[in-house]
Amino acid sequence: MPDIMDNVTRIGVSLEPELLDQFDKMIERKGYVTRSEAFRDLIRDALTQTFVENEEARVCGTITLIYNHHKGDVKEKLTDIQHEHHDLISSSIHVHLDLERCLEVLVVCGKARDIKDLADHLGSVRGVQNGVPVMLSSEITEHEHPHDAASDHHH
Ligand code: NI
Repeated sequence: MPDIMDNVTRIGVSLEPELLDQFDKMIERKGYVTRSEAFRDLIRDALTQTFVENEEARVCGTITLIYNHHKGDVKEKLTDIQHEHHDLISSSIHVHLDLERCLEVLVVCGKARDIKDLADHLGSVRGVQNGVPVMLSSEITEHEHPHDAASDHHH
C-alpha cells in the first residue's frame, strides 16, 4: 500500500543497480536535484505522448520551419497556408538566419490531428525543411487542476 503524506503518494520502485546508476548519471547531467522530480518528469512526458496520440486531443505546441526565401514562391505559399489556418496559429516568430535562410516558429493550439495536418502541409512546400511538430497537453501540469476546469482552459 502506498502511504499518503502532504498530498503525494510514495511508491517503491525496484531497479537493477546498473540501470539505476545510468539513471542517476543522466539526471545529474540534466541538473535534477532529486530522483523523484526526474521520475515525475518522465511520467509526465509519457502521459503527454499518450495524450497527443489521440487525434481528437486539444493540444498546444510549435511547428518549426527552415527555408530559403529566395527559392521559388516558398514565402507566398507558406503565407497562404498560414492564413488558411489562422484559427490554429496563435503567434509566429521569424528569424533571418543568414542572407538566404529563414527560421520560422509557429505557436499552435488546436486538435492534434489538425496540427499534424498543418505541419505536413507546410513541410510539403518545396524548399522547406521542417521538424515534427512539438505538441504538449495543457492538461498534464505540475499542480492539480479540477478536471472539468482544465478541459476548456487554455491561455
Ligand atoms: Ni527571413
